[in-house]
Amino acid sequence: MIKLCGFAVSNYYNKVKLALLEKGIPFEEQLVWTDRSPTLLAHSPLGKVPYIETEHGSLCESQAIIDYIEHRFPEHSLMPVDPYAAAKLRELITFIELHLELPARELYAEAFFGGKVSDEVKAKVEKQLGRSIPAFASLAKFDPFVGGKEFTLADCAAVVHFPLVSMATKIIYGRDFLAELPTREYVKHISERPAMQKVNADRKANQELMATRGK
Ligand SMILES: N[C@@H](CCC(=O)N[C@@H](CS)C(=O)NCC(=O)O)C(=O)O
Repeated sequence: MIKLCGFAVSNYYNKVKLALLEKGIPFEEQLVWTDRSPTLLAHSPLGKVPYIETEHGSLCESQAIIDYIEHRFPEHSLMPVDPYAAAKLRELITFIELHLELPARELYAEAFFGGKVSDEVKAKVEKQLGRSIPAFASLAKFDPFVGGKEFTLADCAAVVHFPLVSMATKIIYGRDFLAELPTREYVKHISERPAMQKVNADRKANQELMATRGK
């Protein structure tokens, strides 16, 4: 059985978890914090979560993981068969992760963890997002799913990343940079799905556990 390792506050962990739940694949979860322990680094050399354990060995990087899951368990497919349609969804995922979430991630230390981010970094991220959000908007469909009429792997990514980009930009710049896109309604709509309800409930419980750590 697939073992999903990481913690439920992590957006990348939840991307994989949502895909597993939506596909109806049985899996176990193992709580792993990003503590750079030798065990973690043996499974995920950059010390990042999520990773999965399979009977063949471990695998990290959420996109590699969900592509593996999709190929290994083709039933309840979350990707179209048509190669171009599938590639367009991967294009969306890359835009969301590489061009939206990764720049916004530079703000998390101050937005969520009581740290400080320099004005230089804030200005750089503002410029990056100023270009990449309209570019992403020209590709996204929201019809009602991010890539069109069907729920796909692109939604597993979009629904976990949008709220963080919105919250981080709102806290740091006083303005939700995604406000002009229908991401709020979109996230609300996806949150009605039973799989997403479980992801959110587990995230909240893990958030509470995180708050008590080190106390
Ligand atoms: N590209 C990675 C990103 C994963 C990632 O950034 N995970 C965060 C938690 S949300 C993490 O492990 N951070 C700890 C670290 O970077 O040391 C993926 O898609 O899995």
